[in-house]
Amino acid sequence: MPLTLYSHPFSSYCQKVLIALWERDIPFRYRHLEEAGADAERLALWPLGQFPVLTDGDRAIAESSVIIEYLDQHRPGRVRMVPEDPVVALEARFLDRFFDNHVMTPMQQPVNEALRPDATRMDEVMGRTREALDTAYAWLEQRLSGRTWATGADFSIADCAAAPSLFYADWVHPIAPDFPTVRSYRARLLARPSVARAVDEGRPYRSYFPLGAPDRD
Ligand SMILES: N[C@@H](CCC(=O)N[C@@H](CS)C(=O)NCC(=O)O)C(=O)O
Repeated sequence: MPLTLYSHPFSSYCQKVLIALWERDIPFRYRHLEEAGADAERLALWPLGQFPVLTDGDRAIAESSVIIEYLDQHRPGRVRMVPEDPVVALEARFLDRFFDNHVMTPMQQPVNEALRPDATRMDEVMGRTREALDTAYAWLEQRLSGRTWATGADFSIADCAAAPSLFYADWVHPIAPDFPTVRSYRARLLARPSVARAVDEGRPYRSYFPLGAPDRD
């Protein structure tokens, strides 16, 4: 059955799944959420409202991490995003959760605040986000030490999550020079073809970034 991904090029969670699809060269139909009727279709498939959503025939799969695991199970190939070794797989799943919960989530708070009609709490929200991201960057500085990719030598689901989360987090609260390992990991991610493609396809939508996109990357 052909796969369809309901997706938007500027969405961080969509980029996470697109990176996994492109890493594995899996063919799929890209249903861009700005195409006529696509958003209504997506909501009918997954009424809880978030995207991306993948369909495989008449089956709809939501949640970026689950979609990536689904692809490993249902489109097996030479490369996997969840490592075969159960010990490394647990580290990959843990770091996937880390990037979503402790980088992506705090990064999104000021973005959400800026989208509110009266963004009166911005200073407070930004303060909390800076603190949370600095704690996450410091923790990652230790954890990623000596590793090329999040879990070691092989690119995994954790790197799919890391790429958009560190990409946007650095826009909201730049990774300080005190964290050279995290800075070079982000640069390595951005140089990876699947990630570079996600960044490039999101580029035309940078005006959507409510805090103002920086003139770099
Ligand atoms: N836990 C979800 C989060 C998805 C998510 O938050 N997607 C954003 C786009 S990047 C979204 O749907 N925003 C609209 C909304 O929350 O209503 C996942 O991993 O797929």
